[in-house]
Amino acid sequence: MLGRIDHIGVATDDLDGAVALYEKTLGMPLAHRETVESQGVEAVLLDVGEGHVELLRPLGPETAVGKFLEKRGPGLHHVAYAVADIDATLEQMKAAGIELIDQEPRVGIRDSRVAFVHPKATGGVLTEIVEPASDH
Ligand code: CMX
Repeated sequence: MLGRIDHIGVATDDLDGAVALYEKTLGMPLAHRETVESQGVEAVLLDVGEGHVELLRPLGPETAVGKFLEKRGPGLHHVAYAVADIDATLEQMKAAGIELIDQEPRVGIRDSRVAFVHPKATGGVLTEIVEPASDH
């Protein structure tokens, strides 16, 4: 049902400090930076192996990531798996009775199509499926 791990999402309230750690200290090339208004985040993608680390700074305390930071503090926010056909994977998940947050895909970073699975269905881990844009 799922392909490789596309990225892990890491929530932070200090995006520049996190970029310094992952890019300068850990040596991951910075690939992309984008504000995804619809999801309330500024996000930075860094390359590692075949996947990415996605650093997430909330655009405000009332956003989902803002509330996550207040409740749990900085750290691992979600794991995202690449899929070739997100519509087909969502149908497979529905048929398997997996509880979804998103019944339909929405636009993610770099024009990807993404959907979130309810963490209750995946052992408390917020799980995203992502169909990357054809040029990524
Ligand atoms: N880890 C574990 N549990 C989490 C969680 C996390 N990171 N985020 C939310 N939850 C839990 C909530 O506590 C809640 O639990 P209960 O139902 O038991 O109360 C449940 O999941 C639903 O969360 P919610 O915030 O109430 O539900 P919403 O439908 O409003 O939003 C979600 C869900 C996942 C979309 C939102 O919380 C979120 O994280 N949005 C940001 C998404 C993001 O990271 N986007 C980055 C760009 C996308 C890309 O990668 O391209």
